[in-house]
Parts: sequence; C-alpha cells; structure tokens
Amino acid sequence: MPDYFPTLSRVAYEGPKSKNPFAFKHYNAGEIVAGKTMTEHLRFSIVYWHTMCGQGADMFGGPTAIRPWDAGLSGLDLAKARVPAFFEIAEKLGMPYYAFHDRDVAPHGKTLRESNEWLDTIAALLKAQQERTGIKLLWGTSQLFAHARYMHGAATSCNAEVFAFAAAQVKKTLEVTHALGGEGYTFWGGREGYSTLWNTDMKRELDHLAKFLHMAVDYAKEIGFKGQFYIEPKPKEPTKHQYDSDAAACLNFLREYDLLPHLKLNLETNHATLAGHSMQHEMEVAGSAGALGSMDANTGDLLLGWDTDQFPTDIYLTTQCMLTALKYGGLTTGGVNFDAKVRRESIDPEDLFHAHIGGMDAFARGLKIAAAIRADGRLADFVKSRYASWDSGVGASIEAGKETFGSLEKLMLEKGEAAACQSGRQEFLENLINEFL
Ligand code: XLS
Ligand code: NI
Ligand code: NI
Repeated sequence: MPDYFPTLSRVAYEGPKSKNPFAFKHYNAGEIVAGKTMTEHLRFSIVYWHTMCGQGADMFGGPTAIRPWDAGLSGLDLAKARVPAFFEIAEKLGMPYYAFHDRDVAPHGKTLRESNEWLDTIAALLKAQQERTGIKLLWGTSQLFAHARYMHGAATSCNAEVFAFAAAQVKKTLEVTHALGGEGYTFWGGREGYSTLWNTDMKRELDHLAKFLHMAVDYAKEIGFKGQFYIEPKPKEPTKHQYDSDAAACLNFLREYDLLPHLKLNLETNHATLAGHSMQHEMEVAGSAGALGSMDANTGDLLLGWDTDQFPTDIYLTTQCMLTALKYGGLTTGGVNFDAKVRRESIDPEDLFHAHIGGMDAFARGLKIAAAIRADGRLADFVKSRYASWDSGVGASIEAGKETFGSLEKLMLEKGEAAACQSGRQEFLENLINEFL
C-alpha cells in the first residue's frame, strides 16, 4: 500500500482557533446541526477527474502539477497507480463519497471492447478500495466529450453510429456504477449543443437526446439500478450553446419529453454564473420543481468568463446554498461534490488537501449559518408575512381558483384602488443575514 502523504494522518476537527492548515476549523463530522450530523447533511464527495487527472494544463501551456504517483507511467499502468493515491487522499480527508467518469479512471482503448475491459480492471481496484475505506460512490458518469468521435456531440451527434457508440459506453458505465453500489448517475451535456445553427437540426438533436435518456432509464430498470439520475446544466463551453443550458431549460426539456419523473438536477455553481444566474437561483428553480438533486460545489471567477472550477471559499455563497438546500428538505440522494480543481500554480500534492479542507470548512460554516438563520425564523417570517394578502380574502380565493377576471374587475371597480404596497426591506434583510456570518 503506497503512502504518498506519510506525514499527514487523517484530517481532524480542531475548531475555529486552530492554526493547523491540515485541520478542519468548522467541519466536525459527527456534530449535530438541525437534527442530523454534518456528514449526513453535507454528503461530501471528491471527484476523480480533477483530483487525479488535472495536471494544470491550459490552452496556453502544458502540465505543471507534481504528482509522484504518476511518475513515468502511462496508459493502464498510470490508471492503476492513481487508484490507491486517490483513496489515500479521500480517506485522509474523511470524504464519505467520490464521483468519476469512465474515461478518467481508465483510459480509452483502441476499441470499445478494450475500453470496457480496462474499465473492468480499474473498477475491480475501485471496489477493493471502497471496501477497504468505506468510501461510497455518489455517482458515475460517462465521458462523452474528449474523444474525436464526439466532436459533434454524443446523443445529439449528426452521426447515428456515434449515438450508438455513446449508448454502448453509457450502458457499460451504468453497469459499473451499479456494481460499485453507485447512488446516482449524472448526464452532463459534454458537447451536446452546437457551434453554429447553420449546420444544426436542433429539433432532431433534442429528440435524439431524449431518446438516449429514455434508453438509459430503461436500461437502469433492466439491470435493477435504483440510483438517482441527474442532468447537469451548463450554458456554454465547450460548445457555444449547450442544450442543458440552465435549470429552467433542463426542466423544460425533461417535461417536454416525459423525463421529469426520472431525472433530477445536479447543479454546479460555476455553470450557474456562466448562465447569468446565481447558484441560489438555480437551486430555487430546481427545488420548486421538486428536482433538486445534487450540487457540483465550486466557484468561478467574476473576472474570467469560463468554467474555472475553483474551490468554494465564499461563506456567503455556501450559506445561500445550504439555506436553499435545507428549505427543500436537504440533499437526500445527492451531495456536495467538489467538482473543483487547484490552480495551475498550486503544483504540490498537498495543495489538494488545502483545497478540499477549505471547501469542506466553507460548506460546514454555510450549513451552521443556514441552520441558525432557520432556527431564528425572522427571515422566513418576513417572507411569509410579505405574502399575507394571499392567506385570506381575495388572495386566498384566487389561490383556491374561485375568482375570474370578471369577479376581480367587479371587486376593483368597487374598491377603486388596490391596497397600498409595503416595503420589500432588501437592505434590512441583507443586514439580518450578516448578523449570522
Ligand atoms: C464540466 C462538468 C463535468 C461534469 C461531469 O464542466 O462540470 O465535470 O460534472 O461530467
Ligand atoms: Ni460538474
Ligand atoms: Ni463544470
């Protein structure tokens, strides 16, 4: 059993006064907050792709990261060497869950058959590590965007055999996810979108995407996979328009194609901001449709226009996330999944620890603050009283479906003017939230 971090034992909770960078200041796994342990609320998850495959390369330069477990290896040997390193990191961080893409745990083979065999080889290693550590699989996913065959998309490709290949790939990944006890399966669009409408039959592509998702739902039933399916909105990158552009667009698509009973949303902070929304907005949209599934926890940079996938450290953001999550009953099947990567300049293996510790502590604080705001009750009371006119009189009667344009005209002709509006008190509420930070 290699030990890449011999001087580092399991990261412990030392409380807010600790100066130890390898300790949690706020995430106290077993501490009860609003009736559940922090672990149960947050369901933290570490991703394989950024943690093990992120090398710091960008459009302007190659890899920078120092990763001792990668040394001199390539192909399947490299894939094998990464598994124990990943679980050492996950275990030392006390992560209850992880997530992977098929082609980041195992490489592309020359044929589908070879890729499947390699995935099986690695899945056996993942399984052994899951059993050794007790770390569980939050969700699996297929990587349907890196290979050249997916240049026009996968399920939305103009090439029917690419659709078929993608179907075969997802079939296999579903089997592996199921065998590893995965609690979910995520579809992120990858290249399901377009670069130009001049060459695109949008209606046909969307029909195909829906067919693809229905086939996945059917196959999950066939093999007895009961995990939750998620679709992950993102507006752009790599294509200029991704079909799963934001929560509202995803919900509309799922409804139109009768998929809403089968999929929930996996919302990612940086995707929300790329779509011109806040994460809180996206969570509200999903939550109010009963489709709040999971979170890809990261953050963007307001000064950069792409998916920078930074670790979340902003307490205001994590408070908003946890407040909205708690409002809709918390994360049940999903989790706080760190779809985040260290910066290109953060080259040391230990930076992976600083990054995750910071993200976990930021979410733990967000959770405690959100729980305190809820226990205090003033925010919820304010919102409730703001709508008091709907609790009785004409408001209650409209909500009960008892009024018409005619009856409302009669009422307003009698009254002559509507009741006076009250202040929205935005600044008062912003100050109230700050009391808890
Ligand atoms: C990319 C997505 C991706 C999904 C999984 O922007 O966030 O990482 O979460 O395919
Ligand atoms: Ni993501
Ligand atoms: Ni992303």
